[in-house]
Amino acid sequence: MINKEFLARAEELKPVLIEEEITIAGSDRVLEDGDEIVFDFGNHYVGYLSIDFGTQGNHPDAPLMFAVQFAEIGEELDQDLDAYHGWISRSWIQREIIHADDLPCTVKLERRYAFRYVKIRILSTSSNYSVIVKQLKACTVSSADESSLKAVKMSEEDAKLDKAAVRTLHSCMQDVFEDGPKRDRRLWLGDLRLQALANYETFRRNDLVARCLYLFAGTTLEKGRLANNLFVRPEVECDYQTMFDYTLFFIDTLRDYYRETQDRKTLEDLEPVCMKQYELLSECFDENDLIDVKKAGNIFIDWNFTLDKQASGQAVWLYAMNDLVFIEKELGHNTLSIEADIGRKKKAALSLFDERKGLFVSGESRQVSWMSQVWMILAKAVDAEKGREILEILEKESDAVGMNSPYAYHHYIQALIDCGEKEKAYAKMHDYWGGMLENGSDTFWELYNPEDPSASPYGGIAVHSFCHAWSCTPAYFLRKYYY
Ligand code: RAM
Repeated sequence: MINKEFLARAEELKPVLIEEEITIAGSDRVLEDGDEIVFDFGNHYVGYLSIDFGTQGNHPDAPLMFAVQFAEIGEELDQDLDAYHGWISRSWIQREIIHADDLPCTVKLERRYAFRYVKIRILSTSSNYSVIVKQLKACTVSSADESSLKAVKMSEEDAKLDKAAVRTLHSCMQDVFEDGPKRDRRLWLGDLRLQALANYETFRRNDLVARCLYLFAGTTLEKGRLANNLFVRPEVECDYQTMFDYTLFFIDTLRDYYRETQDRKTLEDLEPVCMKQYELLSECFDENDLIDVKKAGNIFIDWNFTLDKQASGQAVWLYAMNDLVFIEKELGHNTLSIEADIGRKKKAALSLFDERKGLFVSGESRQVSWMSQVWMILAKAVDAEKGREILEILEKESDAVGMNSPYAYHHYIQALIDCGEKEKAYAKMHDYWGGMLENGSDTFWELYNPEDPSASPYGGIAVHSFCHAWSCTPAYFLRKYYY
């Protein structure tokens, strides 16, 4: 379903991208067929590359054919790209094969790339000439304005984490909040929610948050259900997929946006969208007010195929409904029936608490996982003291299903903070996100497993995004809670 007014509003809020030219020197090395050379831009950038080629020898009598590979981190350069046969499209791999006919020349690549490193491999010249790369230039783009970045004086260690988080956000801020400038280069609701939080503490491009909310509200699925992601090019169109938790996060993102901006017009415009999701998702519960995971469909929570999502799904619903009550009250609406519904579903959530274990369990297998506990705490199904106790017991539960993504870790850190465990949250945040920096990255990744940094649910890291929106929240945590 299309809401033209909402899409028109989103269009009005479309940012003009800020461009910056970054030039680096080439090399004197004379390159022949089969030679490879790597250039380092020194930081993560998103933009359009041009390469200046010079020649040596006789006048070129055949085109230059070369391959370019872009890499966000060094490790990507060592990958055998042709060996990637995972379930995500190979077309995300950042490379090109290009012909240059009239040498010497400047070759300008049309496609936007996300990178720090550029590898050039000479595929073919001729026996009459060789080439040199004289210079590389990147025309970088972002809607994040560095001059509006809130300056905060931090310890050296914190500043490192904050810098990478801010860079991650910067690179993902395009004409929407993208999930990753390498992949999927789209607007996802779950990512938007966390980017918006980091944005409020850093670049404060609140108009971009509003734009993204209007985009989601402007193009919905059947009966007005929000999709989990959408495309903005060539036309705005939502994807056909939904996720129970991502749908609910629209409500939370709107509430956070309003708290930040007091933009009442947007709140009034978009409140019916929130109520619609509440109404549609109420069909996903059984007669005991417990979420029916089959009816709920896809629930994301983390990149983890073994995770049982009954408990965390129930908790995300409760979490979002607390926001809905806030929004409704703010607009002077009666919230009695929603609050009664919350009461029933909270009782059902508590029925998943296993007194003997001292932990929440999920699904028929009564699975214990980190995400179930974390989300129950975030949803305020238990108070802070009980939450602390749960998280302590959890640490000793070696069989508990763990966390795979920075997205899941974000929620763990937030749960620790909500329970008053600020110091522990700080240490865990440094351990986890700091590990990515030790792996030589300027930005934070889509997935990171400290025990196996190359682990991938995609069947190979060639398609991993190493600058990923949902990983940018150390900037939010540090700036909001520690400085
Ligand atoms: C990935 C996207 C995005 C995430 C979804 C669930 O493919 O990159 O970040 O929100 O999955």
